[in-house]
Amino acid sequence: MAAPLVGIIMGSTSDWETMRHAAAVLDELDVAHETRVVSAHRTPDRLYDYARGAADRGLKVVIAGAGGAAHLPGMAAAMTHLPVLGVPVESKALKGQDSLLSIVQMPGGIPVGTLAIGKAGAINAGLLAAAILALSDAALSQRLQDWRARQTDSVAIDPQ
Ligand code: RP5
Repeated sequence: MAAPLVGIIMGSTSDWETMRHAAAVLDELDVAHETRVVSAHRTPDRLYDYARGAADRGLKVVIAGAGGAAHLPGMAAAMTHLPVLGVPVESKALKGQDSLLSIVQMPGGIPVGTLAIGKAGAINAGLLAAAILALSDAALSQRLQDWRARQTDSVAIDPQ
């Protein structure tokens, strides 16, 4: 199996239902990736080790999803120079608005590319990670363009 280029991390196993959509897109595009539960609050040492070691292990992009007080993407971004894409997971109490604001309002100097709340954000994080990698991978660029063309072709013109 190819070494993973994208690391998909999430704060809890309960985030998988959302984050699996990022993994699915990367599967469709044949982008090697790994998935891990890494909680900023419950497993801070695991987060430190993951983020500090990510670049040396060959990862190129990190996708981080979390809900509620969603500190995972920002803390990961603080500890790696790799691009970090943040996915706000929909929380029960506040429908993910808490997650979104926790992820998007980063201080200048430590960017997190923040996506939409929930499934759409996870899908788009996968696509953005692929687009970043495609800048230096012509075959992946073609697969991504083909994926988008198939999506366009699949949109019905008749709503009924
Ligand atoms: C966050 O708390 C996780 O990212 C998850 O979205 C949320 C709830 O976690 P669980 O209580 O379901 O494990 O850290």
